[in-house]
Amino acid sequence: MYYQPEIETMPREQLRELQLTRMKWSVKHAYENIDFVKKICDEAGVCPSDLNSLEDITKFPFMVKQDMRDAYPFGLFAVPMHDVKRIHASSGTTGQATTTGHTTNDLAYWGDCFARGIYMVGGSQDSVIQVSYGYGLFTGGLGAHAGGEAVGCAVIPTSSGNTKRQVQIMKDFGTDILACTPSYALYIADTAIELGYDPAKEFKISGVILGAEPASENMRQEIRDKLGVQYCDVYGLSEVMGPGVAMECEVANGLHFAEDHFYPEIVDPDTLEPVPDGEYGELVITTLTREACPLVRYRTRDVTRIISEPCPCGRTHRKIDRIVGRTDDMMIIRGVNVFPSQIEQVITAFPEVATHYQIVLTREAQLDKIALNVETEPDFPIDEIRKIEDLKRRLGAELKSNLQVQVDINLVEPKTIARSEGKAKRILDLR
Ligand code: DLL
Repeated sequence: MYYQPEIETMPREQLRELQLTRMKWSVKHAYENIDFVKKICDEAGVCPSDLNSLEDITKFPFMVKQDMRDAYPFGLFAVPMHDVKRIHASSGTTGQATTTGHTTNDLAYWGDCFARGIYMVGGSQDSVIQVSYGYGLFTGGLGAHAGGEAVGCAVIPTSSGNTKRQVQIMKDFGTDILACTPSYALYIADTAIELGYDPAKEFKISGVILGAEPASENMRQEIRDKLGVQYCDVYGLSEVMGPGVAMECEVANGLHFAEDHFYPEIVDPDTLEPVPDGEYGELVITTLTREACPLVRYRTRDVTRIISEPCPCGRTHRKIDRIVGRTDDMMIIRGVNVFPSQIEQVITAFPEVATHYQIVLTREAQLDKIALNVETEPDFPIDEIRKIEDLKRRLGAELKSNLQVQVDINLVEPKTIARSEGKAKRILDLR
């Protein structure tokens, strides 16, 4: 079942025509209404009339997060303020915050994009959706909320936090679909189990829509097993819209990109040249319908690849693979590139340790060192030196053989690493 069958299964030729029409509009709209976009296009010697095919977008200059910071707060808005109906902002933890405006149409399309994912996990207007993403300037809560309302679900706006209450509500209200970050979903599932429930058997929940951070396949499987659910990975970013830019269908092999609203490219992050479909690189997005804050070739920093083979689900929008990580989260340890999600994939294959870990980066004598704090499972005998040494050795050897880096392992007692109610903080960089 599709939420918008005529759009989600549109023949590709027709979809490309729609994209081109919208891309021409969007680039012109940005060029004519945002001084910065006009300036960088003029400097690059391109103008909207140079756009005669979708591929012509590669002639245009890129936009990056710093451009948004420099234009803070409203320098990249393309409509007058009376047309802006909502403003979201990034937390600004890594620099000046960035702001994104939304018109009435932008908000309606956003709801539609997220709603597609609700159908992908088998939801309908009969579903009860619990939104445990944070509500506020972060786009998770209100984005998922809009999706639920677009479908006509009963939306429970729990927001994040108060985890025991989340479990109680999930049980008492008969939640069908849970929307939150993967790390929070695991925390909720573990809390339910600690409270004596078996959510996979006793709760009504059948689907989760999880995103805003990477999750390894093992972690996804743990969530599926503990909650007894179908898993939909949802991708998005506040600068471009929020959650719903791409969503994972029941085939569970990639996320359908909302190609009627966004045009994806994958480029080599060093040369910025396009890479062929199927190869990993940095995702670049051009918005096609956004009115308040259109973006031309926005560099997301997220690493993924395009999966262009037709999907058995019947949706024609191309897929992106699960996000491996951000180029700025990639650790270079003695010349080897490592993403936190690769470490997670290895440690979650060990039943003796829990999916709660933190990566600590230090520098000693000009050399980068990587250490891993990871919790043991409650039934692991953490006071038996021989067993600890054996587990550390096996874990270390597996990490070395998978990632080609030496990781110092520190096994810690259960529940000593802070749990996350939103995006988990996996890296502690002490360099
Ligand atoms: O995280 C929007 C969102 C909310 C997406 C809820 C999904 C669910 P930002 O706070 O601007 O917006 O962070 C965007 O989060 O560039 C990625 O690095 C990361 N991210 C988002 N979704 C995924 C995902 C929201 N499914 C940044 N897998 C993005 C991996 C993700 N990383």
